[in-house]
Amino acid sequence: MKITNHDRLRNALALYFIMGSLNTKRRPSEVLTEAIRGGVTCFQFREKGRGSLVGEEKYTLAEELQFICQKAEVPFIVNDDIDLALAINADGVHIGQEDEPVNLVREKIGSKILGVSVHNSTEANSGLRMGADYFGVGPIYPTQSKDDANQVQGVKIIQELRSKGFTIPIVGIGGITANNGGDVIKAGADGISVISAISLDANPEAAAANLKVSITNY
Ligand code: 3NM
Repeated sequence: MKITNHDRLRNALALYFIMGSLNTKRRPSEVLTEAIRGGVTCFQFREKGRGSLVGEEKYTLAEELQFICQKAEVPFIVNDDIDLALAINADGVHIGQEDEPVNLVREKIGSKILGVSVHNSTEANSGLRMGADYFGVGPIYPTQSKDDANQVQGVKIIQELRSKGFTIPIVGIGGITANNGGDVIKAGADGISVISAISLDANPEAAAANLKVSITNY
């Protein structure tokens, strides 16, 4: 699914689910299918951490999840692995500050969606200059899903970026649940991105639907 315009991207980022094989004890394909049924609008394949899949197995899982997204017209974004994203023609990539420089990634992926994790206005300025399409900002709340997460920032980091004039689509990340999702949107985010609130829930469909309610009625 090709998204070239920022407003369409903003809508697509509303409920952004992120998962790799380590984030669930179930089959990732089932979890993703149910999550999409519950209202997920964007998906990121994030195969990271000790024991994560590599090589052929990683590629195969990526294609399986991509196929599910394609059927549902949900954008499929790959975390970090630019070669994989290009090989399977993903809709986009998401990179952190430790990854390849944003401008080099932009050159490699052309018009695909480029998401960048930013933690302050300095990183936001350079991300914007170098071609980011949206920012992932966090961790908003404490998270168990990322070992090397930065210090918790609260929703004030989103308010701060908006007050400094950044109009680029922003998703909050880190510890977001149906209880606090509305606060993230109120602070100025266009969407929420979550791992465990969906991937570890016994009912991913209901979990996604509840998150959707939290960002719609707040
Ligand atoms: N990035 P959960 S926090 C992948 O702060 C990721 O940039 C973060 O998982 C950041 O929804 C995080 O389970 C983990 O808290 C989000």
